[in-house]
Amino acid sequence: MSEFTRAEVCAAAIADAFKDDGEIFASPMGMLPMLGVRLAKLTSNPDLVISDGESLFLAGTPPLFAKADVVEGWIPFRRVFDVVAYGKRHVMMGATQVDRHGNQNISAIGDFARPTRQMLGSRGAPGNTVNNRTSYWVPKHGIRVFVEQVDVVSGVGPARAKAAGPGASKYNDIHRIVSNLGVFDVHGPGDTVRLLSVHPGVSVDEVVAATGFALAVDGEVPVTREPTETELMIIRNVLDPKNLRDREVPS
Ligand code: F8G
Repeated sequence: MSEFTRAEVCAAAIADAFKDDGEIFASPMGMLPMLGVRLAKLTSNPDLVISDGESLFLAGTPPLFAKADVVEGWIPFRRVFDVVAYGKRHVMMGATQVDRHGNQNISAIGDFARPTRQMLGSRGAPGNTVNNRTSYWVPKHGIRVFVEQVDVVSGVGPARAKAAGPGASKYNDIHRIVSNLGVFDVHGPGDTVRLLSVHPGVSVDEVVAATGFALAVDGEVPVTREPTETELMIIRNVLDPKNLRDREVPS
């Protein structure tokens, strides 16, 4: 048995996506992103501003799904839109599909006029991607998620933002895609998805085979760093003592 789990590697990789942000509103959507952001706040970036995901800015860093311990402010949805427009926000969303150019879909699968699956709609994705730093979390990396072209564009990738003009491209900043297999950015040739690292125990071939487009790979691909002892202590004893993370990313 290894000394750390895949879920813990993912949490540390998500934390790293937020480590250089300074004082910014971190908006993690979903459980592993919330774990990674709180881990970053307790380690690499204490200046992160976090919320309970509903309406409260938190002064402390409580465990996943615990009640707010110390409340610092009021951030209902209508005020989130002010922060989205102002731009001091880094959001990590989910992605039903991500394509070669870093466009994301959380809206529908199939022809938009008659989708085979209706998902939750594009929600905040268009506004987020033209105003805020945006990352994505994909818990099950596979060819059904990483597709040549998304069926509906919810989150706008850099090539599409540039084609739409400066109103869309000026603040477009797709920072990281973290999956259960590796870490990616969108700085491959022609603003395409590029492999930055493979998680411990995962090969580059495995990632390429699980990706439904020609993934940009530059030379030797490093291994995603292992979580530190301090991080493991925080994840296991402070933030996620019930080990919810393993349900999302089984080892
Ligand atoms: C598929 C695929 C696939 C799934 N290809 N089929 C099938 C083919 C699957 C199932 C069926 C369902 C700022 C801001 C906002 C706010 C602010 C403003 C946001 C106020 C808040 C409100 C608002 C957006 C935040 C997210 C979305 C996160 C996800 C996933 C999921 C999927 C994990 C929940 N590739 N995939 N299928 N939101 N979502 O076989 O078929 O489809 O599949 O930022 O909102 O308005 O603005 O779970 O789907 O980040 O990560 O969607 O939806 O339950 O059950 O897997 O089984 O039914 O036959 P899911 P799933 P079947 S920011």
